Amino acid sequence: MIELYSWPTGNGRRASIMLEESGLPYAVHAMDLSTKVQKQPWYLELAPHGRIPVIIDYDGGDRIVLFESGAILIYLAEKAGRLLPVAPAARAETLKWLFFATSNLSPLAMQVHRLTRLQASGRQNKSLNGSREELIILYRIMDRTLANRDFLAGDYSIADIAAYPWVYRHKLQEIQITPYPNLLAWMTRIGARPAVQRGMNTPPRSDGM
Ligand SMILES: N[C@@H](CCC(=O)N[C@@H](CS)C(=O)NCC(=O)O)C(=O)O
Repeated sequence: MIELYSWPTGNGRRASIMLEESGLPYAVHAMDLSTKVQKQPWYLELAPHGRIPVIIDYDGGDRIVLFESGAILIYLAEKAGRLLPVAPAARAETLKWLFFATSNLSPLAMQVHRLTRLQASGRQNKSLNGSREELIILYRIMDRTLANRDFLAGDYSIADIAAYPWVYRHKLQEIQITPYPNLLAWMTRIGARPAVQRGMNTPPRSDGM
């Protein structure tokens, strides 16, 4: 059994979608971030930066603790033998787009969310527009890539699972994605998967964001 500590945010949903896709049995521990439970000493033992998601896998007597959503995706894909190809060329393509999502897309999207919230609370900040423009450039890159393939790395993979929950929240970033038809079609394709729908709502979230 795998224990998942998470909350339905962009990074948390990567882990829950992958668990749903993998079919591996797991139990969820809801970490309501507004309560700061993620900064309590027991949790810092698991994740020293006090952030979700975390998984603990009790595998054959070992207790394997993982933080960092990208590492969790690779670990679960290898354990389940799904969504990370073994053949070198396809694996390289998948890892490239996975790291595009974890190193570029999510840090920037998180920054845009934070600055958008600050601006809404009346605090002006000069870097918001620049950060949003950079994020739009990433959306354009994805849109261009998806003109020739259905999924970021060709076949559906952990790269899509890493990117989807962040693009899903484009309204929070105050970015329209209608100008990016291939990205929109990709969103629809992924959002139609039952495992994605379950993972997006684990733990449950009522506001649809
Ligand atoms: N690089 C980490 C980032 C994790 C992260 O920033 N998680 C956010 C939610 S999306 C969080 O736990 N925020 C709460 C906090 O910083 O106190 C990953 O990919 O797992």
